[in-house]
Amino acid sequence: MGKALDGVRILDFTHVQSGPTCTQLLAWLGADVIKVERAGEGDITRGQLRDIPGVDSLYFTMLNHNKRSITVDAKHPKGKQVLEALVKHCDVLVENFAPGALDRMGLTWEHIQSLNPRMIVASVKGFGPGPYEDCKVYENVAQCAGGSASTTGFDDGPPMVTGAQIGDSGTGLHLALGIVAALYQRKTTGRGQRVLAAMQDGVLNLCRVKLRDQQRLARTGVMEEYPQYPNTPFGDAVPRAGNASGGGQPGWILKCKGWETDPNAYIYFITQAPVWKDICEVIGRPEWLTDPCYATPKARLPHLMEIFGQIEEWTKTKDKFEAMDLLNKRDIPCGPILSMKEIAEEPSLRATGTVVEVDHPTRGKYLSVGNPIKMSESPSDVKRSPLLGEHTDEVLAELGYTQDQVAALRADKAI
Ligand code: CAO
Repeated sequence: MGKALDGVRILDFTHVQSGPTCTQLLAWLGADVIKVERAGEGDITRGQLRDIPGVDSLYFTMLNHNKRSITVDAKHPKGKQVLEALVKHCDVLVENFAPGALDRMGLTWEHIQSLNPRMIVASVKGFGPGPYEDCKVYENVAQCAGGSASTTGFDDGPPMVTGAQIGDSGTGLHLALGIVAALYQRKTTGRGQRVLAAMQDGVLNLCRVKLRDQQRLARTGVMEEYPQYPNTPFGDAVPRAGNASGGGQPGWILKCKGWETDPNAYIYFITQAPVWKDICEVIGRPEWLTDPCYATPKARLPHLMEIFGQIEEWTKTKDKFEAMDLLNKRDIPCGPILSMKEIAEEPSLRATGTVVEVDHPTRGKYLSVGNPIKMSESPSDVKRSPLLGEHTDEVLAELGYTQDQVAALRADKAI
């Protein structure tokens, strides 16, 4: 069976996490992704956080599946010629260098357009145009500048970053959507365009509900579903909401049996209004159904922390999976706090290809996250990441270079 992006060629000039996430997604959807790296070192993540000496790190392998790797020195005159041949050969150039780096290589938008007017040039940058546009940015900088850190954590603690890589992987995902849309538009216009996903913007997009709350707070001065209500006064900015749920259905993380020794013996419990009767019955509090302080969602808001405390007395008597089974039977929304170990061992995630075992020539077998987007006519098979320069000869042959020319480029250290 063919793939959704069969025939699309990507000049992958990305490194670290944000850009590689984007091009890996495109590769899983069927695009031919040619990753350009510097000879000798390659993407810096090949050597970062290594668990096996001399072997590509999991950081690299888990972000660069289904790609081909070619080494080119972009600053060598003959390397530049190879890059120009690739620009003519490909549909999309994806990059996430520091601002200005692509121009310094001579690959300005105007030059790329003169070589290939159909080319789409897609970039991740830390910030969009404005005071910080020239800054280099990593994940947590974006989380801080995009509104995530100020709204994450507990009210009595400092701002907090989250483990989900919303700045890097989140922005890569945004960029991939922009590229696919630009490819679609090109069908009618015949022209390429520039696509920019700034990490601050991507994080803010994922924090949309907090900007919603900022405006609610400005208007009403209070947010009744936040844990601060009714005892702690609100300031003029959205406070950190601990584990409160972002939506209209109050939730919190509660201890389960074994919490004293297991840091993940917890469950997320949502007091969804339509199942309030079931909640009262399950935890043995039938009197709440008629007590005016608990009977309606509005009446419950000032007592939420106390209510969760009472529910926790029940959850502490069950392990998180037992609690999950009992609650699910009654359609009470809840979720166990799963450790990475539990996720890695979960058979259903293996069955769907969301967690995959991949074999690598120097690393051996390792686990990775497969494509989270499942398409019935374009299933993804996860292929191992390329070794540095593994496909240099193959790609140069496709560009029309003879073996002698490739040998000469190698002797010149242009590839
Ligand atoms: N041949 C020759 N030179 C190459 C090359 C190649 N194949 N590949 C890269 N280079 C050069 C670049 O041209 C650049 O040189 P100049 O500084 O002389 O222009 C140089 O390598 C370094 O690029 P960089 O500045 O992007 O790399 P860095 O490690 O200093 O910074 C990062 C890394 C991530 C902070 C920066 O790239 C950045 O801000 N990117 C945009 C935001 C982003 O994606 N952040 C997410 C990072 S985690 O996913």
